Amino acid sequence: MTLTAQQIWPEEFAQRYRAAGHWRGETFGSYLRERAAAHPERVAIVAGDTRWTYAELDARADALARGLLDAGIKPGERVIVHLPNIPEFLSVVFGLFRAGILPLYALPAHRITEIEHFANSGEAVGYVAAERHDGFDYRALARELKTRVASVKNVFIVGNADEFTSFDALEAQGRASNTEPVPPVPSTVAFLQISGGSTGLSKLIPRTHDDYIYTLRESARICGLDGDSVFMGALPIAHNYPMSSPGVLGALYAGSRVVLSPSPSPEAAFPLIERERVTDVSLVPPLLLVWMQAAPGTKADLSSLKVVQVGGAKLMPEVARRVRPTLGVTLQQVFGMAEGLVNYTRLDDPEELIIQTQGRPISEDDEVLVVDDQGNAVPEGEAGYLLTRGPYTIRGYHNNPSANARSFTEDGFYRTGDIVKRTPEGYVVVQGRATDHINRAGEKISAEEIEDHLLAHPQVFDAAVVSIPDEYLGERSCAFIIAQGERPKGAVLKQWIRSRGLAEFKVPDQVVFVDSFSATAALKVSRKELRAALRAQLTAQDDA
Ligand code: J2J
Repeated sequence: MTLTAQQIWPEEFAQRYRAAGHWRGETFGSYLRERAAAHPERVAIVAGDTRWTYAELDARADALARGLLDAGIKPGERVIVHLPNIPEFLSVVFGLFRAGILPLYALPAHRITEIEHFANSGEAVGYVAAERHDGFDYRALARELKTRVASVKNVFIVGNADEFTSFDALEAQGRASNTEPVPPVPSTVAFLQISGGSTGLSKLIPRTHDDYIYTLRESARICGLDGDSVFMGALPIAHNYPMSSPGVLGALYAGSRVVLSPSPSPEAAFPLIERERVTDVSLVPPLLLVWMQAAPGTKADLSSLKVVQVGGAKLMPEVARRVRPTLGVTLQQVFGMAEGLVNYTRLDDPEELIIQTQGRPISEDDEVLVVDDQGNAVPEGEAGYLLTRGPYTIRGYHNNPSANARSFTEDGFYRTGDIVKRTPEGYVVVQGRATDHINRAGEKISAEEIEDHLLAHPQVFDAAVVSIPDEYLGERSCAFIIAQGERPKGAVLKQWIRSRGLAEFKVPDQVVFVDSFSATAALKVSRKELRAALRAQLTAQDDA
């Protein structure tokens, strides 16, 4: 028996969110059906030469829902979706939603160690991947996964499936089937998203149809999406931000067209913007810089672009200020988290608010507290820890009582780990964070997770992984190492991390050997203080 994934708000809150019209009893399956009925011939998804109308996406989702159920997967069970930006990403997740089976999203960069962890913690019964992407063969990963995690029985591969079930066969089977999926209940969990993993391994985030669709509806409205909009999925759409803020799912909710770019690089994205007359795109700050560098010299016509969203990591005001002059678009800052709360600057906000702040919450029912170490509210304008609860912020992670005890207050507020200030207008300015993760170009890396892998190397006596400010990435990762015996080469330790089956973005950017941590009184202070001291030491050296 697999453990049911749940997300439960206290009844008084649930009633309030329903009464306010936030939770409307919609499901992913039902909104796609409604859009397909309203405008069947409108193009929903474009990728390469593929163009699917809303009717086609809807029919494919139906077929996949039947096929997945016929394969023996039961409603409530979990299937890992490990796909790049291809149309099948959307047909399969809508198929899963419709069958009441829960997608568990993994990023294309994740490797066996992360996938094994997701499969175990989510008790996944299936795995969907593309044959290859970016030179990596996901069938090899699938083989390894099946030997490591017994619950994973079904593997579906887009492309050449080898010994596994091909995606086409799954869909064809579903088209011929009479199985009738039972529509899921809107208040139940629709999927599992993954946390940035600020301490240790990623946690699983159960989100319901009701709560997530509320964010899609409001995000699409706040971002100005409608039937004429063309939204580009440039970042990996498995990530919560390009998925939902407003992301590809918000765009489909609004009846917009979604254009999938295989990579966020200007080389891949710019010609597609011209060809499809893309109006909206979401980026992380380092990509924005690359786009702003490439835009003036490009032959591609980017004049269709109206809004460029930037989020996932802090955008510096100096950079923000150059967006409109360079790209001729409205900048929208987005500060969100897979656990819930999302803040946006509004499209018609005064320019200075757009440049200087990370926006304000989606909902009037988002409760935001900025508190000190004792949990007392700080005076307005002062920095403090951001706590939040509301109609789309989770009350708990999946099956993880110890993380829940740490991450939520007794009143159900989520401790975001971010340090923020609030402006008199109620806008948030991100100052930093309380937890030790590295935000590398929007990808979150847990220091602890990488330290554990480094410590497993025979020539490592101790390791501390810290974030270092980086002009291009925002932050890069630096591993401070005390060697055991002979010092290994930095490159050897980087290769070691790769060989442990981890995503490439977790490989330390820099390795620094030190004789001891004693200068920073390592024995007396916490890991957190140690990391801070090492960071200060290196930054001081760099400045000198
Ligand atoms: C500073 N830090 C930011 C910003 C996120 C929309 C947008 C982003 C995410 C996301 C998301 C930031 N300035 N503008 O899920 O729906 C950091 C904070 C935050 C953490 C969450 C969405 N935008 N951050 O990035 O779950 O530290 O979600 O707590 O990956 O990213 O990371 P994640």
